[in-house]
Amino acid sequence: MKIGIVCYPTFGGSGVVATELGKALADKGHQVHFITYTQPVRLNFYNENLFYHAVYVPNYPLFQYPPYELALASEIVNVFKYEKLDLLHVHYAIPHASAAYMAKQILKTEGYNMPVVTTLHGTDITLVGKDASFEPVVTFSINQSDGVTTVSESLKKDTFDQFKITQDIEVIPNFVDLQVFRRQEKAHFRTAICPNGEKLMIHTSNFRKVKRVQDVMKIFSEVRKHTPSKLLLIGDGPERINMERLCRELGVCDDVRFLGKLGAVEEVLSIADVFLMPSEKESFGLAALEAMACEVPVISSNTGGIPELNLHGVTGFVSEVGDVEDMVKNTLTLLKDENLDTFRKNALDRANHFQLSNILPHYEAFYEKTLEKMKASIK
Ligand code: GMT
Repeated sequence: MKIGIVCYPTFGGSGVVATELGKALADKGHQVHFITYTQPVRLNFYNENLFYHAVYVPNYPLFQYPPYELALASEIVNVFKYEKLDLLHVHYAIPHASAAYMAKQILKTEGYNMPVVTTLHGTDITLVGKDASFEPVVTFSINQSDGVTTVSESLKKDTFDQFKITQDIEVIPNFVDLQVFRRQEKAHFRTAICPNGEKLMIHTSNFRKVKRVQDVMKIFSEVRKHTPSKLLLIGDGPERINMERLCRELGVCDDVRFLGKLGAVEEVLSIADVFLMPSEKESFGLAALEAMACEVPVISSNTGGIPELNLHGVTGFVSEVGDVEDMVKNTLTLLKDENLDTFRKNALDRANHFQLSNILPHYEAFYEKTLEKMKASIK
């Protein structure tokens, strides 16, 4: 099949899922064309089945807000026509689903029928999408897609609850490549970070408010009072400055390292004891799945789709959003020597369930189903 993929190419869950999906489809022999404003971060090698088409937005003094969506729609039209795509798959509704709709209408005037699959990832529904500035367009473009998927049951429910959706939604959960995300032997690295046998906590995110990164620091600070510990923070974003301030206020900076945006996250995950995800909202929690694949159990909130991944008392623990005290208690339970190995093993078992080879066929089947549905509607 020839598949076009539209996504956010920078760091962030939806772009990672879209890129990994495209790479896996290419490995299975499909031809995949990425259409984005810059090369996706994880698309940094050559594969004969992978193509990248840059969306160029010309600047003009009148454009206080350069019209990216129009340039994207034009590029979709060109790529669909000239590369003879079978289907377009857009990740994250805003503005990708509406750009796809516009491209579809343009193509229709030229006699083409472009099938569009939209995957909703999270904040496009639970945060930005439901804002009154976007809601009518988001509702319309989801309803106009030929197939719609969400990454969890929870996000499917949120979509139906918050928008007037007139069509089916299929849940296809996120996935992890266990060839890449696996616990590696990094004893020297662990010793460098934890020279006196301290426990190691880790958090990765884009440091936005929705991630409640301050809770990460508070949990760490309390746990450290009971058991010598270190904290590694991967990623960057608007809340980093507040994290640094809190770290100083709590007097824990000597045991905290901000690592910034790292490429090979799996190497750092390989030395961790516990992954912290106290998010306000989280449709799935891909970062937690990647940690679990590296045998790191998870302390998280119970928001959104997280409980579909992190099984309470099995792969880690879930608490109410903001209940730092409970998260501290759970972290201390998990870190006990007699418990940690069992949680590690359970985390890996659960990650196996979401391995790439299990989930990829669901996307391929969904593409086929969407094409069949369209053919049937034309007859
Ligand atoms: O919140 C992020 O980390 C970024 C965001 C995105 O769309 O790039 O992530 C969302 O999509 C991920 C991939 O499907 C999910 O794993 C995240 O849970 C989801 N984030 C939220 O719902 C807040």
